[in-house]
Amino acid sequence: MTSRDMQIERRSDISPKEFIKSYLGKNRPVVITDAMRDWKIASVWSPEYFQKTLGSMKVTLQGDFFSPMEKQTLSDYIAALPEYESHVDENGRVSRTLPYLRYSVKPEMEQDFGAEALKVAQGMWSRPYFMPARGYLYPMAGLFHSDPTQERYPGFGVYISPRGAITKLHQDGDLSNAILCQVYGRKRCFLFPPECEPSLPKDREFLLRKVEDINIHRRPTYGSAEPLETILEAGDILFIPRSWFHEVYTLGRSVSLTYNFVHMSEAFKTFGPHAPWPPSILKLHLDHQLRRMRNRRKQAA
Ligand SMILES: O=C(O)CCC(=O)C(=O)O
Repeated sequence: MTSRDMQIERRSDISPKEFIKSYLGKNRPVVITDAMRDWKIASVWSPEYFQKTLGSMKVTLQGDFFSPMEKQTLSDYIAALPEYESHVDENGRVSRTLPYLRYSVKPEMEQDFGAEALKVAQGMWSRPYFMPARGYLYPMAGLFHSDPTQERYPGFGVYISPRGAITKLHQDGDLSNAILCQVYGRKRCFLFPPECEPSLPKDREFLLRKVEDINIHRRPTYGSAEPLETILEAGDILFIPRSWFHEVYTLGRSVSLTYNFVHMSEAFKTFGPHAPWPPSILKLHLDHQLRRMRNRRKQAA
């Protein structure tokens, strides 16, 4: 493979029809470079913006995966970013696990940064124009119509990370696709197709990889598996198709917005172990409704 073949395709001005036909339907990743052009958050969001608007919130920070590591106020976390970044040398080597703000893994137990950020962002972003307006099987709100700016999509999160922070290799759950919107800063993303699974570390072995082995300027090596890669610049949106493994390195202090979904066009077309079969969609749907109920109860209390 040439280095060009290893790059994820970059596109602009692409209709929902083409997105469904060429990427969602084919389970192929793509970067869309012009989908944030009308989003106000693209010119407003930065770590300092959140320090000003939500600084007093207590947030749970994670490490290079999704388990909780420590709690701080958001303001203290943002103030500490330069110190965390001092643990990355000029060659890209990272000498310790850096705290990463992702979505809360226990939103029912604590104030959830993603939910608060979503409220603050009302009217400042919209469904990316290349995404279909209807036909979502998950999350399903109203009659197949979902609006990610109103609905707490599964996996919805506003992520803040210092240069050198990483998200280790993983596959998103429930056979769902992910949208990763790079609002501020830069990230390097490596995507391994589902067929690579036999060459990748089994179960959670990859979580044991030592941080000393991480260099944000190097491609991760997992046996013979070859990833596609891309550098996400501010304004880019990456489509991560279902069952693709991904590992993400923060190259420059970053704020991203991300959420997951399943669309009708892929659900009944694909068969085999990586197809979002109706039972898994039903489970997703029930989980989602339960979460909505809990959130409503929490808000009413
Ligand atoms: O941005 C990151 O660090 C990880 C993103 C990710 O894993 C996702 O959006 O599913």
